[in-house]
Amino acid sequence: MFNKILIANRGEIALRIIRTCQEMGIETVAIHSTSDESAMHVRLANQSVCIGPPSPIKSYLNIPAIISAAEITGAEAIHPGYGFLSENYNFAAITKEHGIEFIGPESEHIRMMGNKVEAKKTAKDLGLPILPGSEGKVGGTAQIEKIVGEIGFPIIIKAASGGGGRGMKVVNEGDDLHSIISIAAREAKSFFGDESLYIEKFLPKPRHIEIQILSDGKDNSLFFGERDCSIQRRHQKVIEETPAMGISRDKINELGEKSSKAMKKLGYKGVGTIEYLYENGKFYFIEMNTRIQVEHTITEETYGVDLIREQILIAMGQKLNKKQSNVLQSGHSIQCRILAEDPKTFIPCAGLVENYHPPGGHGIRIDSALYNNYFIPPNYDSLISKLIVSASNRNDCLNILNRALEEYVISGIKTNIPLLIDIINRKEFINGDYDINWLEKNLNG
Ligand code: MV4
Repeated sequence: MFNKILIANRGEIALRIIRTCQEMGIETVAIHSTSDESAMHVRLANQSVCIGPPSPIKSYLNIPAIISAAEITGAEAIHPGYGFLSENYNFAAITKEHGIEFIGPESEHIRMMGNKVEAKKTAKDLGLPILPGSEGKVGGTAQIEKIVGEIGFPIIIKAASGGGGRGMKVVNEGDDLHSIISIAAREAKSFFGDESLYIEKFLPKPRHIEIQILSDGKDNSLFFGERDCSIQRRHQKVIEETPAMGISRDKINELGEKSSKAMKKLGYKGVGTIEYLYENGKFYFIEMNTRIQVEHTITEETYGVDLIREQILIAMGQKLNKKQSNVLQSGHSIQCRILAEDPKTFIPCAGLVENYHPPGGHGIRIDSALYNNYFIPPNYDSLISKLIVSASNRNDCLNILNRALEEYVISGIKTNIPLLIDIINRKEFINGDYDINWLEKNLNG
């Protein structure tokens, strides 16, 4: 049983974690940079520690300062949230070496999934569907030509230490394969400090479907359906929804069963998300995220589960007693990410929020750290609010979503709310006729 948890994060996710801790009777410690002195997470926590200047490297990524803050305040566990140190296997290991529990998976599982080649090998060994391509990283010209001969163009070149889409290159029939390979290796070296690459068959129009996993690291593993995260721009998700349109429940249950069994076999502990591409009725593993995700909310709303609470209970050593047959989804949920940015140019715009009035009413959840007269510092992510709408069906959900977006008042700064209203009223979105390329192709028109 933890009496006190330190939250190594800021913004809405820090609030999200503090709120669950309060409900569980657990005290909370906020950490903050000098530009976050008046941030909502600092106000809501029982205690707070300033851990450095605005630059994330010197504050929210500053491992010695964060460990010291936990030791000084007597926190027994650290919740990393998402982003920042949440998938840093070193941080997970150092936390434990200091006798502090890390609320997340074992360091070794974080490390394994962080290496995309190793993650894919592991997924394959665990029986998850993967895309044809190189087995592991590619070496010389002859090997690359052999693989391309087997799988055919188009192919995609990915960095083994990449992820999140950086450093990927598509190669079509007739392109200069070898010069693209050498450019990709150079870029991988400079972005990630590792020039290793791997190759796979390129899917031109996939959807991004991910499975939510919850495992106790001992003998039980569950899945909580899927999320369709295909509405994205430059690898930043904009709208997420569950259930995914037009995919049969049988197919989702089969993929979910496979995914949760794989995690049980691995001895995985905590929440995790297995990302798949979906095209022509088939799923292919691409990556696994070993943290709570921004879009965990829509799973919570449709399954009636508090995933942060589950994370904390599992970190305390509790077993999952639930059976998969008792994990039931009802209704539909959609999340819109509200960003402090110009809806036309996408340029982030920090500044003073003069007037803040979120929508309310039936079916609405707002996860945000905003308040009247809050100054958004320019040093961090532009996500300022998550609007989550739930209803018994998708149609009602979209109806409420339209009303809520129109009602939302965030004055003094620019936000992407006009863009979100535009998207949810396009016929392709309404019909569920979209893939990962749709938003970028349809932005200015
Ligand atoms: C792909 C792909 C098409 N074919 N792999 C992007 C980030 C990383 N998670 C994997 N990514 C992709 N891998 C093959 N074989 C297209 C993408 C991709 C993508 C995937 C999910 C969500 C958004 C995306 C945007 C562009 C490209």
